[in-house]
Amino acid sequence: MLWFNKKEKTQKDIIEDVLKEVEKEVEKVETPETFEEVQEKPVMKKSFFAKLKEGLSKTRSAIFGRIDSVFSAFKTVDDDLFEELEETLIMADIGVDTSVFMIEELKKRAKEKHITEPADLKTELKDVISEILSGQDSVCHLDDNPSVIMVIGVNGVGKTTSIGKMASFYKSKGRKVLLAAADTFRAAAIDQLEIWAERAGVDIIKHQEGSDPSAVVFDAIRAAKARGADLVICDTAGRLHNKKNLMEELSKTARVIERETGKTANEVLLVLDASTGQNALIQAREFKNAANITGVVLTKLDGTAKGGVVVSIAKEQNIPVKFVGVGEGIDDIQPFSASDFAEALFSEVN
Ligand SMILES: Nc1nc2c(ncn2[C@@H]2O[C@H](COP(=O)(O)OP(=O)(O)O)[C@@H](O)[C@H]2O)c(=O)[nH]1
Ligand SMILES: [Mg+2]
Repeated sequence: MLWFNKKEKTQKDIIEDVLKEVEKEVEKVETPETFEEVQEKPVMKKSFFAKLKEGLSKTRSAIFGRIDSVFSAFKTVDDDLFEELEETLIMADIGVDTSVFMIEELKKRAKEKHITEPADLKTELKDVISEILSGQDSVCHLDDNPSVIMVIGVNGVGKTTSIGKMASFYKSKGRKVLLAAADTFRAAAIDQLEIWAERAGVDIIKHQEGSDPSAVVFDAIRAAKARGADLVICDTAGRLHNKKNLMEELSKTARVIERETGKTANEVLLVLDASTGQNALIQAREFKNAANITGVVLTKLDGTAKGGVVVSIAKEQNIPVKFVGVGEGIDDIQPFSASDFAEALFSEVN
């Protein structure tokens, strides 16, 4: 009967083990420290900077991974190094013109400061990038009249999502926000904005699918005045700069804003998807020619290696980046900070 005793013992052991585990769990729940820890967990959210840093990790390795190998392949600063560096910057989605500018700037600094060590040149490179990014007016200029932010861009770049996040951001800053569902092209677009309005806890003005977008904006501004809202954020249909009727519709909306508020929109933000790299730069160029863009919202910086495009948007198009998006959550947006961005980009880099 040895097998039976053994089995019985084992079962008993198992039961005892389970009981011990249960006791431990009960203790955990009842111990005040553990309880507090559990309570604190949701509060210990990752900071935006941590998210930015994490989001930029692929961009960081795309830019600096290759650059590091260029620097370590050369013993001294010479023309060959500059040539290879230029090629590397272009490959990292910094764009041709900006890369050429950066190399010229680096050559000038190397000469002035008598730099011969590749490592010292790297420090200069960081400075050049930081200077390009910080030479921009990245603040959104709002007043109380109410303020109007128009959000434009091609389909799928993240307009509606960014509006939801911005609504929540400005609400947390004490503004009374109202959303205008002026993307009347598809019913689903109106529904999507409505979900975001609910999430952010702000009001929304919407019409039927297919209705005149400028009429929605008109109603939204009137409603904002009546309800004491001080910020109207307008969603728009995804458009291309070369779609004549869509661009005309935008001017019509601009006229409504001017008539109703006595000023042009406080901000006309072009949303660009960072993961499209140089394509985002082309969109910036084209939209700038067709509309009075005041700034860029650069989305999807999380998980792309093409974040270097931010440098060329700032340098070549001279359009300030005003917000950056690093995820699909409501808190995954922040006003652009050149210093935070540069720091996140250069972190873990010597
Ligand atoms: N990972 C990531 N996804 C985003 C971000 N912003 C938007 N998206 C996603 O991009 C897709 C298109 O967004 P949407 O707001 O509908 O774009 P719209 O057509 O320009 O309005 C959605 O699946 C969003 O969740 C971001 O910053 N990061
Ligand atoms: Mg949309």
